[in-house]
Amino acid sequence: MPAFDVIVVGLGGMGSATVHQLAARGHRVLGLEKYGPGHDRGASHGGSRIIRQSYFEGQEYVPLLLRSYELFDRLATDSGRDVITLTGGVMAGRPESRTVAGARASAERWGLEHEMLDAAELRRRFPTMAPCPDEVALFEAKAGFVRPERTVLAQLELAARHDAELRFQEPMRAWEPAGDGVRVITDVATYTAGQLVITPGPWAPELLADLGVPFAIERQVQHWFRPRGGVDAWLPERHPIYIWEYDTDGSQVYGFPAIDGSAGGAKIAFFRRGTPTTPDTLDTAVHPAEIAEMAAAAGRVLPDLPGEHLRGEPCMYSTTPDEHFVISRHPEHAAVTVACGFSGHGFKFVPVIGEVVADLATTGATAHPIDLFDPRRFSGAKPIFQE
Ligand code: PYC
Repeated sequence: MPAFDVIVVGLGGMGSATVHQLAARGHRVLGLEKYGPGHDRGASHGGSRIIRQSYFEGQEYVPLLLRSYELFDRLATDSGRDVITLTGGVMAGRPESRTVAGARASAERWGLEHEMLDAAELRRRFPTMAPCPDEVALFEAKAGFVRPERTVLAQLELAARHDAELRFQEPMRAWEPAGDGVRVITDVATYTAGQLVITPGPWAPELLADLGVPFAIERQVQHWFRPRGGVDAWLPERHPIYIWEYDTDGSQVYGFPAIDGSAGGAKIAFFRRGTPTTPDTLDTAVHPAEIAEMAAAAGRVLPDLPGEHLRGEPCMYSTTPDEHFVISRHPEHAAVTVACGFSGHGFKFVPVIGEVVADLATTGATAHPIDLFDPRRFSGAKPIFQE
């Protein structure tokens, strides 16, 4: 009999959620991580991630989101850690923009609570915001932010409490089939399990080359500014998260209130303006031209935000060609389950992905709607959408 029911490789957001779910269900779990717990070398750092329901990226995501909210609340209770804060959220742009029209379509399709605000009302409610006269916004009270590092640590802590064995600074070097299961080789030992889960983050091209998904690993910079007029108007009890499609070419910025008060400033970033990288060659410096470009875009929509630039920090997106996730049993290996390609919008789903992946690894199926995430859509073997 293999030593473990499941080995999970990669203990960032998705992997830590998976070990938590599996261990809580009573499975014998080994988690392997190349770096330390809650590290900043992947895609689960930077202090905050948006959580929202009126999902412009696709209406199919909404049931998963609703479950994710429940699981974030449960995680907060079970761990005693403050992992989720609701501030309200603004999706702004022209009415026909993907951000506004897509969010509205999702809200209407699923009956989600929301309000449509014209430019004058948006400015009145949130005086930091400076919409053009033809811009509007969808406001949703249930949007807010989650804390990625705390979430990862909480999930790891709870997994350990349920007897998961978690090994850090121990990267997987190789894996191979072994009977009906797998053998996983590290520099320290060789482990056996019935199932292997690979949650590789930006290491997907390296660890899942045989999946046939053309991942683009992108460097994206997060910036923190001290607002010119001080942080009062930017505190989480007054200021919502936002995603703003500010140009007809689809350019978006997204940002947060000053979640740590005056000490930390307010974070803003471009949603999709990445440059190609790999995890091992990531340029961690933030360059003056990047700061100037961010300050200019921030100043267009939030004129007081770009005061002093406090810091910048690159992180990585693992983007698929259609920006939808990849979650599946491996098409070529029944003993392997993969969750990757979160394309810069995955963290808000972390706990529900843990639930989905635990289902797949232990039963081969899940009741959650995941057809959209089948990796075979990139091989021509299966359409992206099932009619
Ligand atoms: O998923 O809300 C999100 C998001 C915004 C920018 C990056 N991710």
